[in-house]
Parts: sequence; structure tokens; C-alpha cells
Amino acid sequence: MDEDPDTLLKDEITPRQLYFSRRKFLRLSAVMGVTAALAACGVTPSASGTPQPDVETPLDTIEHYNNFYEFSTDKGAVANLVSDFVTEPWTVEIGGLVNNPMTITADEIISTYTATEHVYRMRCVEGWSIVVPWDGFPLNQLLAAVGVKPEAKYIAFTTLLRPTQMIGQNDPFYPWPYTEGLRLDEANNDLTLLVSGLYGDPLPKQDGAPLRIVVPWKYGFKSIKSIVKIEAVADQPATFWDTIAPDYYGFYSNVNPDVSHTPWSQATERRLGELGRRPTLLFNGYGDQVASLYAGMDLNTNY
Ligand SMILES: Nc1nc2c(c(=O)[nH]1)N[C@H]1C(S)=C(S)[C@@H](COP(=O)(O)O)O[C@H]1N2
Ligand SMILES: [Mo]
Repeated sequence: MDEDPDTLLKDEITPRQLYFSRRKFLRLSAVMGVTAALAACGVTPSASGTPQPDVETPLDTIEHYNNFYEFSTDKGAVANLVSDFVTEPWTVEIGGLVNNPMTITADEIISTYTATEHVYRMRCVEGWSIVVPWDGFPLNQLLAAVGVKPEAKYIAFTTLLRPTQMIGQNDPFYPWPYTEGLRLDEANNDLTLLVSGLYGDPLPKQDGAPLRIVVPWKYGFKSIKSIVKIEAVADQPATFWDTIAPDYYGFYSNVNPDVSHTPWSQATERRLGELGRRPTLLFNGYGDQVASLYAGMDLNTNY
């Protein structure tokens, strides 16, 4: 970009939709040109073994197809219900078994740690998937700064509890606030991100503003939104979905086409925007980076 943005006429600015298709084109050409770019671009092997490029899901789709039960169980309704949700100021408490517990604002976290783009597949346990260019940084940077004590074996996360704005929290059926957890080594894996943006812009409220966790090799519900607490703990923490339906949604919930602990199969998925279904990959295709975390574990019983 050589032009001084101030000298550009309004109607010369590339429309957002075109900007996104241009990104798509660049990604595809990188895939065709350089084999080494395959991994960086998140290329998925197809059933036939031929690499298929992961095309980023359009922002418009990502912003209007949301699971965020604090607002609604209707995926299409969430985006319309977040307008009164106040995400500024926002405080995050980091504590438990750590040497330097801290209460820090989301702004401080965002300005202290450099966010970079990570294009990840996200696979929902319901059987759909998207490809998202997140802006974030590895959670292990923050955990190193607070100094996790050796007794800590897990990291527990908590979403804000504010039923006046998160109207879904008035439904007493659910164990609010939403909670999640990771084993410490999972939380420290470089793929696990603290995310503050999407497509180069701050995170939309419906996607978990101002800060969420993203764990791409696990079903989407592990990627907890709008967090206010991060705690290092000794014992495996209770989680929202494991509390509601432990037989369906185990603590690990690694994406696994062969283990369908839900009444429906997890073997295939519908990539939003595509016709038909594609095969689901073990660890959502991130086995190279994470399979070693589960060496010797029976994935059928540890779901
Ligand atoms: N706090 C909270 N986090 C949540 C959820 C939720 O209902 N509440 N839904 C989860 C589920 S099931 C999925 S698939 C993803 C969806 O993220 P997205 O709307 O940004 O695509 O968020 C996860 N994080
Ligand atoms: Mo999900």
C-alpha cells in the first residue's frame, strides 16, 4: 500500500467483500505456488489425499452464525442481541496457583502482548465448521508472566456473568457462568490462543469480545468467549457442557471422527459455505502439533 490513505477518495477504497475475496485469492495462489506454504495456509488433506485449500469463511458468516448461549440458543439471533452488551471497560482476573496473581484490563493485555494472525479451522460438535483468521497470541505467554506453580495441573476459564445484558443467563436450566478448562500442557501448547480480533478488526461481541480462548484441535465449545477469569488449579475443573451432559461432552473433547460420544456421528462436517460434507480429521488436522499430548491415552474413554 503506497498510497496515503488520506488522499484516497471514499469510493476508491476497496469494498470489504472484495478485500476478502482478494485475501482468498492470495491464499489460493500461495497454495498452488509453494508446497511449503501448504502448512502455513492451513491446507487440509481431502479424502482422496489431495490437499484442499482451507478457504477463510467470510466475516459476514462468522458474525451471523454463533453459538453464544449467554444471549440465545438460536445461532442466527445472537448477533442481534449483543448490541447492549458493554465490553469496555473489561477486567480479567488471573490467579489461583500462580506466583504473580493479577487483575488486569483487557486493554492492558491487548497492548502488552503482540497479536498476530492465525488462520485456524474451528469444528463445532454439532457438525459444522468454519475457517477463521483470528488475531491473538499464545496463552502460554500470559501464563509465563504470572508464573504457574508446580502444583497446578489445569487452567480454568470463566465467562462474564451479567444476566441484565446477557439475557440467556436468565434461563435457570444452565449452570452459569459458562466455564471451561484445559490441562496445563494443553493450555501451554503454542496453538492455544488468547484472541482479541478477527479479520484484522477487534473481536465482534458475538464472537467473544473483548477476549476469548481458541483451542483449534478441540470442539468449538472449548473455545470459551468473553472471559473474566483465568485460574491455575490442581484438579480437573468442572465445565459448562460436561456438567450438563457428561456422556456427550467430555473434558477433553478433542475433535475425533472415530469417537461419536454424541448420538450423532462426528465422522464428517459441513464447512459453512460449501455444498456437501467433508471428512472430519483427528485433532481437527492439528495432530502434528498436539498428538504427543495424548500419547498412551485411550481416546475412546478419555473423550
Ligand atoms: N461463553 C461461551 N463461549 C462459547 C459458547 C457459549 O455459548 N458461551 N459457545 C461455544 C461453541 S459451542 C462454539 S461452536 C464457539 C462458536 O464461536 P463463534 O461464534 O465465534 O464461531 O464458541 C464457543 N464458546
Ligand atoms: Mo459448538
